[in-house]
Order: sequence, then structure tokens, then C-alpha cells
Amino acid sequence: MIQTTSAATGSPSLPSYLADARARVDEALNRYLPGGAENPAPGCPARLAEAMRYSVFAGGKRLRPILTLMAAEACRGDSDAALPAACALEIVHTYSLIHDDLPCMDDDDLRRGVPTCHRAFDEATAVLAGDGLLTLAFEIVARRTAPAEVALECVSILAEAAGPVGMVGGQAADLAAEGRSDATLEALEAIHRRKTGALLRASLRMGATIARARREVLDGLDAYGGAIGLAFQIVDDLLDVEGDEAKLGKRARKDSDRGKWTYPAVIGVDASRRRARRLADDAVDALAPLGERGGMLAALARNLLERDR
Ligand code: GRG
Repeated sequence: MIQTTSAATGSPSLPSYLADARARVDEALNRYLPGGAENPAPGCPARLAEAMRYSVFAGGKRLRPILTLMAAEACRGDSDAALPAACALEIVHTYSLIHDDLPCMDDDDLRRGVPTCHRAFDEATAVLAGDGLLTLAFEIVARRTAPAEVALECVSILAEAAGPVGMVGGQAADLAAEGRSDATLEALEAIHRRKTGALLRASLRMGATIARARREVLDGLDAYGGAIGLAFQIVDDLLDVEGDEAKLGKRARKDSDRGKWTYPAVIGVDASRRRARRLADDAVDALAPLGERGGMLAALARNLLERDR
């Protein structure tokens, strides 16, 4: 029998929370994307809309929007009010994966077990689908988050996290490091704080901002996001070395073959596992200002260590 609530607290178990949150996010994404009930977008070419929808609904785990909803709830906010921001984060994440898979970047044919956007469509359509998603994300936050000053703060958080000092900067630094032999743990983590971590931290910060969290809570969630961002990346690197391609839905051992800086390559597999566990502990400790309301986020931090895709 699948356990859906915790006997001690009566709150949903993590698997049941995640399934419900994914369904909410998918339903809202369907409304917001071109051709959806809230975005008829008559001017959007059909093939572009199809490519955008193809990648958004290709089977992602929805981690970033789930973090936004969890953060809003942990701060006693209304998670419905955070749903547009949550979807915007997934939409930005999807754009980054489409562009990351392009021949000029990681050159991947498979993502989440299905052909990448440029393989299913063509390269120009994939570039434009990414561009369309990135810009649509900002429209969704700006138009659907209230009040206006909170929308403005969320737009700023998202822009900084996705842009040149965040994810785009991290991606540029990662590409520049490829094949270089002077890797250190510090330099590796400086890349991943931006490339993977910035958007995860923004997911929490946007949820907490919409819930009008106090400074101490925002800082705690920021530290939590920083720690799970690095732990998430370590697990990703370990899966690249040891993971099952069928479960991953993409080619394994690609990063190591390309001379990318990865945790196992820089500090070894065992030290990588220890570092991931330590970071998950740090993440849970950082939730102290939330007290019991941080329980679901704590469970998620532990669960990330166990993921197999
Ligand atoms: C091209 C601007 C630009 C940025 C790309 C995030 C990124 C930067 C590239 C992705 C490369 C990668 C595999 C990074 C490791 C961590 C990561 C972001 C994994 C993918 O995220 P998941 O596991 O993906 O949340 P799903 O498929 O579940 O949505």
C-alpha cells in the first residue's frame, strides 16, 4: 500500500505531495503555453507553439516549480498565488535544456528518454522555442503575480538567476572549463552555484517573496537552496558515471568522455557521495527558522540524494 499521509502529522507524504504538485503545475502550464485556455496566442506560428509544448511536456520532474510551491506554503502563503511564478521557473528551465542540447553546446540527441527539441523539430525551431519560452516566462510572472511590487521583485529575482551572473554565466564558465586540467573543488562549485544552483535558489526565493516571508526565513531558504543546488549537481554527476541510461533517458558517461569538470573527476566518487550527504544535512539545518513548517522541504532534500533520473 502507498502511504499518502504521515501518521504523526497528518500532512501528506512526500511522494503524494510531489504527485499532487506535479499535476497542479502541469495543468497550469497547459493553460499558460501558446494554444492553452489562457493563451490562445493567435500570432504564434503553430510549429513554434508545438516545439515549445513538446519540450515543456517531455517528462521533467518539475523540481523547480515544486520548490516554489513548497516555499510559499512553508512561509504560510497561498500556493495558488505562487503557481504562475512556479510555472515560469519550469519554463525557463526548459528553455535552458533545449539550448544546452543544441549541437553548438552539449550536442545531445536524447533528453528525458525522447528526442531533444532540435532532433524532433530542427535547430532553428529549437533556438526559437527556447527564446519563446524564456520571454513567455517573464510575461507570466509580470501579468499573473500580485501585487505589482511583488511581481516586480519576482521578475528581478528570475532575471538575475537566469542571466549572465546566474545560469547563463555558469553555463559559459562550464564550457570554458572543458578540457582544462586545473580543476579544484572551489572552482567547480563556483560554476555550479550559477549553472544549476541559481535557478533552484530563485525558485525558493520567489515562493517566499510571494508569501511575504521575513528576512530570516528568506536567508534560511537561500542557504537551503544553495546547498541542495550543489547536492543536486553532485548526484547528477554521479548518475552520469554510474546511472542507468534507460532510467536517465539520456546518454550516460557523456560528461566524463568530454573532459567536463565533474565531482567524481575532481574529488572522486566516494568523496562526492560524502559531500552530497553533508550538503543535504546543511540544507536541512538551514530550515531552522521555519520550524516544523520546513518538514516537506527537509524530506525533499533527503530524497534528492536517492534520485535515479
Ligand atoms: C543553455 C543558458 C543555458 C543554460 C544551460 C541548466 C543548464 C544550463 C544545463 C543543463 C545541463 C545539466 C545536465 C545540468 C545538471 C543539472 C541539471 C540542471 C539537470 C537537469 O535538471 P532536472 O534533473 O531536469 O531537474 P528534468 O528533466 O527533471 O526537468
